[in-house]
Amino acid sequence: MSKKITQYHNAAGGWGALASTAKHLIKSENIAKNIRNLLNTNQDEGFDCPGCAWGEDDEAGHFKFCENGAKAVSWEATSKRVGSDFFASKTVSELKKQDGHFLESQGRLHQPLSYDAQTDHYLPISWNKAFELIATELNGLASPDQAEFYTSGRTSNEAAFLYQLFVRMFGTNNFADCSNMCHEASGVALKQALGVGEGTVQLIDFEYADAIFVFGQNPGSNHPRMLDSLYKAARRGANIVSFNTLKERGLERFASPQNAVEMLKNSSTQISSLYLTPQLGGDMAAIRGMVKVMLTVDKQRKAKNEPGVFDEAFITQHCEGLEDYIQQVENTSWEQIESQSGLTQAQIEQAAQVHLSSERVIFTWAMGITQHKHSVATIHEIVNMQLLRGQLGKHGSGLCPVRGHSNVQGDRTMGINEKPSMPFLNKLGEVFAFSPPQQPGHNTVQAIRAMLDNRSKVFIGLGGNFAVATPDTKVTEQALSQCELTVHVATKLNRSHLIVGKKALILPCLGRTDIDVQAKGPQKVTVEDSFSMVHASMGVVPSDIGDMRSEVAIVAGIADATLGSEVVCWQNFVDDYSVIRDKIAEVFPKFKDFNEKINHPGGFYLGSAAAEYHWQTPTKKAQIMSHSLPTSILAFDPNTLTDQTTFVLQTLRSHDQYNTTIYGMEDRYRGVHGHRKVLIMNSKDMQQQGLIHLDKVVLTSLWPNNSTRQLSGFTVIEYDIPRGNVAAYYPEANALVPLDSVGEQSDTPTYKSIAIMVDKDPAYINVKMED
Ligand SMILES: Nc1nc2c(c(=O)[nH]1)N[C@H]1C(S)=C(S)[C@@H](COP(=O)(O)OP(=O)(O)OC[C@H]3O[C@@H](n4cnc5c(=O)[nH]c(N)nc54)[C@H](O)[C@@H]3O)O[C@H]1N2
Ligand SMILES: Nc1nc2c(c(=O)[nH]1)N[C@H]1C(S)=C(S)[C@@H](COP(=O)(O)OP(=O)(O)OC[C@H]3O[C@@H](n4cnc5c(=O)[nH]c(N)nc54)[C@H](O)[C@@H]3O)O[C@H]1N2
Ligand SMILES: [Mo]
Repeated sequence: MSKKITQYHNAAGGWGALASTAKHLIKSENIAKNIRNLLNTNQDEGFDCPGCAWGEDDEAGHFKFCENGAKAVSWEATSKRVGSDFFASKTVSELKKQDGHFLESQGRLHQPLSYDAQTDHYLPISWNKAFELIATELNGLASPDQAEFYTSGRTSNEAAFLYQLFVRMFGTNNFADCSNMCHEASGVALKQALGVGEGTVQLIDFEYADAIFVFGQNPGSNHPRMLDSLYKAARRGANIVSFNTLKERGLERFASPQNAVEMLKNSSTQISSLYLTPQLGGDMAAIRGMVKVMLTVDKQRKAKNEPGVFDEAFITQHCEGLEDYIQQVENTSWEQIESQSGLTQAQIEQAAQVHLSSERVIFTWAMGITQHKHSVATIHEIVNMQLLRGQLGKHGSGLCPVRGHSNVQGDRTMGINEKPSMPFLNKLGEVFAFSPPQQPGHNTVQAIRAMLDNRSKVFIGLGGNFAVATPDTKVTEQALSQCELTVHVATKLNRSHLIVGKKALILPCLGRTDIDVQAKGPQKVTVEDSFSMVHASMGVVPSDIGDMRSEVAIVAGIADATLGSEVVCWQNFVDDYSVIRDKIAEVFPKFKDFNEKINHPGGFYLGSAAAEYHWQTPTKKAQIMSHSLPTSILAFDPNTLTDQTTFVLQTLRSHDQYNTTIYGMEDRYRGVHGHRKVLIMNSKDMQQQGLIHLDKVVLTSLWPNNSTRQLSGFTVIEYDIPRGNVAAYYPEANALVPLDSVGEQSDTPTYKSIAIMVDKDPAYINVKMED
């Protein structure tokens, strides 16, 4: 693909999305099969889309896939296979020189592979031998806490439940997972404030909201089905207010492929009625500003004997902490708010007015909020605003952290959690007659540190691409390569599989789209979406699965080899997944009659205690949490390390990727074609740095230790982004994120706020640039 930077003038969606969907179907190996797959995505009898965690409406028979869902499905459901011939022809060192796109493009893994250090090749191994190797290594550890068990968010409830059971019976809570890098801050903040870690809205609430505030999220690329909800809301007159550092086209204008008139006329619908572009990390200040405006309006109204703007009855009955918080708001100056948010008081007043004039308001957010140092405090600010206005537990209002992976929320519900609660552990121990370990385990960053210090010696990854998704690429690769054994359960080859420990295994698994037949017939699994809806997913693709096994069978195989079958008969679970679901229902009361409930079209709702005003906090009240604004959004002052101008870098997704899976080189809505090593920058900053559009630059990140983290050969592009802020794609820029740069309380890498310097790349001076 030729390299090109253009401006994208159209709306999101529309013909562009249809054309891209068609391209992905035609390009793939089996067109007919793929079309059938798409029709089965998120249908009652089909499989859950392996794309995002947005919910499904209950219009049965309706096409519920989107452009990026089409990519996810056709990527997984390919008939291409990568096996022993390929691995015999290439050493691991040679494969490491290839990029992630090449590795995954080789097709589906279909036979278990074991690393041979002498020849530097992966060789076939039998399943039994692979399980024995894992069991020997695990059982040979001085302590179960020397093993790390990672989970990515596509794993089904059934596989996740079995996995956590096995790992806890083995004796540790070392459950690093992708959530630690994703919505961890939402879970922590919501639990402190409301007693539960999930959102409070259901999909249908989007039909009643008068206003929807979208913070730090790019639904046009990452939750395209959410655009459908926003589009319908905008068309019925709801106000959508977007806070995003970048002008993301999907939040500006959308042409619905379902709307024939819009498609024929090439017209579109305006999504956001107000679009504000705060600086990176500026949302907490902006929301505080909105509350400040409301306090002023409240006083004015009350002076005229009119009703105030806060829901005082709700606050009195349900909340604690009001006085301290109001004090904090009053102590925060407009000067501070404007300088940290990068917005003017007038802009913030406009946003506050939308809230004030709306009876029902939803707040949604994603990675632009959760991947900062002060993310927990920012989410508390979001919650406070909604609590003050009584915007919880009524139709059309509430809090909606929009999750990433299609079952990341379900994995947490099933107990993939390094800090499990005591009631859960007690119940698990009671149902399976053992004593689960009680001390907290490692999260993702702690797991890397433990491997680096040789405190952990075995790494097992149930899905995902640990080496690439995590921060500080060099450091993480070092950590993994020091292990005695690394194991990856995966559908496709990725770089993590090439960062081998002394011994290494790749175990090929079935994906969502594949038919999964076990002793008792074809099996379904279940997943939970962002709205706490649990539903079944059943593969439909009759693929040539070779020697692949389901995740459930792989987990059970490892468990059986490691622990034996005296206490738990693991094979019973594999034969019939409804037996696992019966056990899930025994451990979690919310899953009572689980097997019956999943027969209900659309699944069932787990409920939200917070939306029903059952505050599961220590004092049984909702907590209005007070924090002062951070003095800086960074953990240190970069000026103490350099005299040069520094920038704050965010790392984000293009339109043509799924996390570390790069489908292609098109970031259509941002007009970036054929490039991924780009740096998005404000034209004035470029001028100040002596840079012109398409110059090549070196990025050096700053952190108060001596290591140098640097990437070269990035192409700088002029873009509408606040001054002082820059952006680059994830995962290319991960090498710049220091392992120790994490969110307060969440330990999430600060992927959206990294201090960097930008210099002309000396290797390219006097070289003419292509466009
Ligand atoms: N097609 C596709 N779908 C996906 C994924 C994918 O990679 N591809 N990934 C899945 C996963 S795991 C996740 S977690 C979600 C991620 O979904 P998003 O959160 O939408 O993902 P990002 O690309 O990280 O986008 C962050 C957005 O926040 C903005 N932003 C960054 N920092 C700030 C800030 O400080 N303030 C404000 N107001 N805005 C900010 C950025 O400009 C960008 O628009 O998507 C899921 N769905
Ligand atoms: N710089 C930066 N880094 C980030 C982020 C960021 O915004 N910026 N975002 C973070 C976020 S939000 C997340 S969620 C993480 C994601 O981190 P991960 O979840 O670890 O990464 P993915 O890229 O989603 O994993 C892709 C791999 O999963 C495997 N896979 C796909 N489907 C299946 C399946 O059904 N079963 C199994 N067993 N394997 C499967 C394939 O082998 C594929 O190569 O990355 C984080 N890293
Ligand atoms: Mo995520």
